Amino acid sequence: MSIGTIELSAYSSSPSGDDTAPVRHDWTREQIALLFDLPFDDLLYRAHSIQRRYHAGRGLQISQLLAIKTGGCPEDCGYCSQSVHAETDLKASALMSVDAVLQAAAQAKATGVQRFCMGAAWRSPRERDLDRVCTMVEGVKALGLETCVTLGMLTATQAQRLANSGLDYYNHNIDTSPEYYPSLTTTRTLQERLDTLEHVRNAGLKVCCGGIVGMGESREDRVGMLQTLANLPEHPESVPVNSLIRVEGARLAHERDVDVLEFVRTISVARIIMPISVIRLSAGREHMSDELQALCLFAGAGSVFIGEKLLTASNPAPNIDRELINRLGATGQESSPIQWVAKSQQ
Ligand code: SAM
Ligand code: DTB
Ligand code: SF4
Repeated sequence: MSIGTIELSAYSSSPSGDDTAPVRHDWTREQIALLFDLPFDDLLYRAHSIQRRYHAGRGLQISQLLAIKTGGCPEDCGYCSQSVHAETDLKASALMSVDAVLQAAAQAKATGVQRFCMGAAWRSPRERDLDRVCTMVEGVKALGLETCVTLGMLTATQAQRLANSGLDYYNHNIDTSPEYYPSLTTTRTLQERLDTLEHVRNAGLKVCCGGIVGMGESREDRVGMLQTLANLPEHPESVPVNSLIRVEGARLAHERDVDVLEFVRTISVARIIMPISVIRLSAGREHMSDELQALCLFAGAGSVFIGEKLLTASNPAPNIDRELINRLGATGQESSPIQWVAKSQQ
């Protein structure tokens, strides 16, 4: 075998080694399962090769979340603290004022964050709430930040209104495989989720769509989740891979940990089958070691959420994160390296 052939198969996005169509939408479960089954080193090598090939020099994409409307959500997602069905002491709050959101966004901007993501615990937004969210989007954009919102299900018209306000990304996760979905949420179907994603795409917005690992799902479900994502008509620009944060009072409060190497495998396979997408090492970093996070970034994650809080759950302290980012030398052109370096040297 010539070196050329070896290199080609090492970079290949398909298990057969054929790299003629790196962005594919026809992944079979068997092909994805074969990737999951690879020896860990081989999988990591393939994933990292894709990362080098398609994302070299990008640096870490840094986003920050803000819960603009917390709790009281009528949906029954078993993992979520914000559902009315969860027995948590989280208080439902009203939609924040535009001024308060812009103040938080300005603070985020000052620390070098690139994208500001606003999340509301709604099944779907009401029209007058959407008016306010559109004003928030306009204001956050004017600060020079990228914008993302996650507001639940949207109609085509609502997606278009958000696009008209200048929104960059809409986050709407499929969370798991089609088979496992009904055991997580019974108040909506996966098809309703996919319909919203279609409206978001048709409105010209960028899509942020991923899922959660560690909810009691099987390997086959992780395969099914990634297949659903990769076989969307267009790959999501952003793919958050969350590790379940166990919330006391939520239905999935006592799920068992997934092997951390299985989590890295999930990131690696996502990297390989959606080579252009930015994979986000999303919720759950607080309980991950530095080494595990470094491995996830090596396997192809190119984005994280920074900030003390995610939506309701805690995240690593920002100074610890800055230090880790600097220790890894993970800053790049897109991630305001001067800010991050300056902070860590104080
Ligand atoms: N209500 C909107 C929705 O469901 O799309 C927006 C907010 S919801 C909190 C956004 C995503 O956060 C969920 O789809 C889920 O993937 C993730 N998420 C929620 N709770 C989580 C938890 N405890 N651990 C990990 N990820 C979680
Ligand atoms: C995503 O996939 N993860 C983020 C964002 N999209 C909205 C949310 C994580 C939520 C973690 C639990 C919490 O903070 O309540
Ligand atoms: Fe509501 Fe979203 Fe939480 Fe589900 S994940 S309960 S839709 S806030």
